[in-house]
Amino acid sequence: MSIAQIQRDGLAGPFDLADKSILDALCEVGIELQVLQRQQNVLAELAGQEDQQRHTTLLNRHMAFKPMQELFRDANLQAVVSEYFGTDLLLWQTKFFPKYQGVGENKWHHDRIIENGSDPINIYDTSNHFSFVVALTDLGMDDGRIEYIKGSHLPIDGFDREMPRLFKEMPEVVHDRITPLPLLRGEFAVFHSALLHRSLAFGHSEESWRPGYFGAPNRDLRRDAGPQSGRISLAARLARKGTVIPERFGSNPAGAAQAIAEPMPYYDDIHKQVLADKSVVIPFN
Ligand SMILES: O=C(O)CCC(=O)C(=O)O
Ligand SMILES: [Fe+2]
Repeated sequence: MSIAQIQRDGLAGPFDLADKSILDALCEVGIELQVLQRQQNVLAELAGQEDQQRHTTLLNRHMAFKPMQELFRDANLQAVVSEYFGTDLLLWQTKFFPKYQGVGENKWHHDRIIENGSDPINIYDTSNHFSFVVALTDLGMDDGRIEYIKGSHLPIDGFDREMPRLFKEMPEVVHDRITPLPLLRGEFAVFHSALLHRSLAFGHSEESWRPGYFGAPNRDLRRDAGPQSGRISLAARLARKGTVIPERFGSNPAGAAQAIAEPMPYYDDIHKQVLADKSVVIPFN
């Protein structure tokens, strides 16, 4: 791997974590959050409150769970991020991606969700927004395979990036750049946040793959499968220090830093919850 490679491809990896002993603890956090979220969604549905479905429980929980912070201090992760992106970065968002039977695609998207405060996204600025993704289990070709468009952090002749952040049909002009990113447990990759990527449905068959293939979710299969039986990744987003992170992107949706899971706040004192700081933005290096 080299600086030249990430400048050309937009992504570098796989790399190995220096310390894989925390992977079990990280999986447990992600899976238990997912189990709880499923239960809450089932209960909301049984109560006739479909509009109360939540899909954010797995976002920004790193203030509550120490193994997540330990992961960010991993010697190899720190070395790779510093080498490629510099040493004055904030970590402002994390997200677990559990996938198991019946869980469908994550559409094509980029992770450059914010710019600076409310500034419009400056998609081809490669100086300030970065991502990494860590395989907490094997993320094989059939385990909700991650794919990316090589070089899509830079302008590509004939490819118009005026599109919603998430979309389904990738224009043909870049089909030959679609590149799979299988990772083994304990491996990670780093990339420019503007790089286009997606992940396929869990357990999709290779024969059905085509450039526009995603794999639809299947509610019945999903209901009968447990998150423990699938794969799980943890993605994180970094920005250059000084970037203004809008509160709704850089905070724990469950509430204050210590909140474990919504909608049950684990507090004796309800005022503590209301008053405490919800921000999850921390120095990364
Ligand atoms: O692991 C996945 O399925 C999605 C990963 C992703 O979108 C990301 O790393 O930003
Ligand atoms: Fe992503």
